[in-house]
Amino acid sequence: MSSTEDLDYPQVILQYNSGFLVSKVMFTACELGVFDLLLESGEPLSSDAIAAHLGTSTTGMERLLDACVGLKLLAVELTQEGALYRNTEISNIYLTKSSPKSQYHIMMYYSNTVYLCWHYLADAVREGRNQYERAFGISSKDPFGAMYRSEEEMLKFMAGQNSVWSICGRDVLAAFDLSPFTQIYDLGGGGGALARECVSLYPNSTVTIYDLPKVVQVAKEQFIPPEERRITFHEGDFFNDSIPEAELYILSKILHDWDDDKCRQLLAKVHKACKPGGGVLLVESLLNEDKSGPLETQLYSMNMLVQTEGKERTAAEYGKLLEGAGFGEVQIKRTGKVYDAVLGRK
Ligand code: ASE
Repeated sequence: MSSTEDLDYPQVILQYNSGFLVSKVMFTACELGVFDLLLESGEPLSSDAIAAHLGTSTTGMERLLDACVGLKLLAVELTQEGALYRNTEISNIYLTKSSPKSQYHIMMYYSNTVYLCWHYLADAVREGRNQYERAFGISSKDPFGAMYRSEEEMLKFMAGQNSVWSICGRDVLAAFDLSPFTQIYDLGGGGGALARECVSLYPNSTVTIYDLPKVVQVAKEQFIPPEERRITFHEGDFFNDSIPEAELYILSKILHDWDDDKCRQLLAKVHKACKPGGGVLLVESLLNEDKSGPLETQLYSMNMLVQTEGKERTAAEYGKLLEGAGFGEVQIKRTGKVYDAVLGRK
């Protein structure tokens, strides 16, 4: 037998070939509300009942449900009345809209925005830049101008980013003891889910969400309840406006949006604003030093190519950027989840 047969190559290739079909099945079941209906119903339902409730065809729904069973997102039981479907535990927790750990919003962002950019992945690789012009007919000069091209798009992005922190937020904030820092700025803090985790984990901290005026408006109106007194807001553009003094700056998934030049500019500005003895916490998905993985991070880096001006980096690359800006005592903590933490001190 040849070594290629031993290694089961055809199965791996076929699995990769249909990887995007898997994503779309999950996104579509989420979008149509299959998991929400099965949670609310409290009892297993037939495909006819699900199709009727959700206003879809029965042929389409039956096939979607069976594919979800194959993915273990649903379970099926054959009864005298026919097949009855119910959620698995994982879909109850992550795929229903109302769950505190819901990933519904990030999925809708991937399904409706990221997916369209990835259609032009080959062009992105040829040209080495994002694909807003091809995907949406808008200029790619200002990536966040493009990403926030409408209030609806901005909301979807903010809600999507927030949902990730319900899973990883605590790990990245607990990676280091941040209790000595009480006055914290979350630069590009968006919908504020990480800021909320921070004030809950560190009872003496106050967090200021620094973001573009239109982002801050939406965060105040839709994401942060007014009784959350320990979270405040600062409207500004961190490249063009001043950054106020603080003890700790969190840059969570910010540097990965920008090229090295922009990262250096931003970190130099943060270093200047930072109180002596203060620090900066980078929250990013770290590549292995030889860039051999993790796969999820390699894929995020491709996504940064199609959507932004940035890339994912190794711990050493972030360390160099921090040291170049004047920060020292750089420490790295891998969380074992998708986002890791890097701390630098002034
Ligand atoms: C950015 C983050 C993202 C800019 C564009 C983006 C994501 C998708 N498009 O800073 C999210 C990355 N993925 C997850 C699961 O967080």
